[in-house]
Amino acid sequence: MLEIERLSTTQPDFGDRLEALTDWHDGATHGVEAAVSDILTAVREQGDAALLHYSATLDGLAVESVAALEVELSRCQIALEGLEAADREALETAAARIREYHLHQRQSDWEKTEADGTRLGQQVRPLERVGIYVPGGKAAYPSSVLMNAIPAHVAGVDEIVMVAPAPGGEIAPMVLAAAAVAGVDRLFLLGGAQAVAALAYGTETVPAVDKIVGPGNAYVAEAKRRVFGHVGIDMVAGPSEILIICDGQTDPEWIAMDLFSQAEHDEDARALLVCPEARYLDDVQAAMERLLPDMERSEIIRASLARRGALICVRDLAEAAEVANAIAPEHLELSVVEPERLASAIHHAGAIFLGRYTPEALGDYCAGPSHVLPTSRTARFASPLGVYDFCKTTSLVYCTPESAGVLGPVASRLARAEGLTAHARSAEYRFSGTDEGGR
Ligand code: HSO
Ligand code: ZN
Repeated sequence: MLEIERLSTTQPDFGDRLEALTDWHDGATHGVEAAVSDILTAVREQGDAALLHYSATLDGLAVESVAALEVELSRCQIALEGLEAADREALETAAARIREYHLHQRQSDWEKTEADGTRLGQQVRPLERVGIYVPGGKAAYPSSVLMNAIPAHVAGVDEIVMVAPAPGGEIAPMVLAAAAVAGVDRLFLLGGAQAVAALAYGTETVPAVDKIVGPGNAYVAEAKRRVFGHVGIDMVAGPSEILIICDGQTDPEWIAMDLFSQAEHDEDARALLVCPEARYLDDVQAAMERLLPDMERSEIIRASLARRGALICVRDLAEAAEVANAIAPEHLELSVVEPERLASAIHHAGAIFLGRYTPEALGDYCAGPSHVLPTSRTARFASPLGVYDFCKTTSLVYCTPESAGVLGPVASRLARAEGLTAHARSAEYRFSGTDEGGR
């Protein structure tokens, strides 16, 4: 028997039950906080020596120097050439599509001239050096290398430094190959909070970066949170989520498998189906029971559905959209007859997959947008990882003598109201030509 919660918006306690299901506390535990704090301090103070210590004790990777943890790019190229032709082609096709999508996100400089002659504008510049954390172990995803590195590359980042844990020195050839395809510049076999610390502070061998992106475990998440401010970070990612709105007309097995596709990530992943037809929810549940025994990761799927899955009955699709907005899911599938209409009612979602032929899995690998998306309701205020995460803008202001005469008195007046006379006089020089600051 498959265990999954059944909810209906007609239940008087629906709101509370939904909240209990979606409340995801991702704050680090005290044990994690203390361990990460020690690691950050050690790497900051002792550099390479601390990295060697943690690699040996935490990753079972004992080497003489941190230089030995750097992977030559030629090894990535060899890994790429060693792939089966179909694997290489899939990787390259995905990369080309991701690159093409992100080209549309590039921002341009702009400039305008005001009526008074002041020229105002904005110039966009890429970050110089970024770090990309690629998790190993249970979640060694070559697709994540592409989804993090390609937007950075398109932004024009000078140097992309990737770190990936390699317990015992093992790293998947497909991950190395993806690094070659995505244009990674340097790669270190480092993981955990120590890798984040090395990227944030720099060591004798690992260069300090300006921003660190990419998902990781609780230690990595906590380390990113702690170094934020010293460097930029993308987000603190939580477990994967999918919410599917279906009108009851899609093959129930398709929907069952779409729910499994996120549930198989880990026990904390969240898979929800919202539909106005109670009978259809029964059909999907029956399909899940049929399909689950054959899934390779059936135990993870079973645990995740029991802990965080739900089949939710709503009155109509408008109410389904309200539920989706309240949950602000990372991924939202609209498996309905008029998906574009329904999409216009959605305000909070990391990515929307429209129509019955758009399973979220296509987005995970090759549709084009990055699969690094806001989780845990952060889609209320956050966006997918994109080219804009690897750029920053600088404001431009250029006054003429005439326009300084227009702006100066305004600035002067406001500066004096704030009691900042140096500001006022600095502005006044430009319109009076003399220091009349005593006025
Ligand atoms: N769905 C994950 C990304 C991923 N899926 C990688 C497969 N590989 C992000 O939520
Ligand atoms: Zn996925």
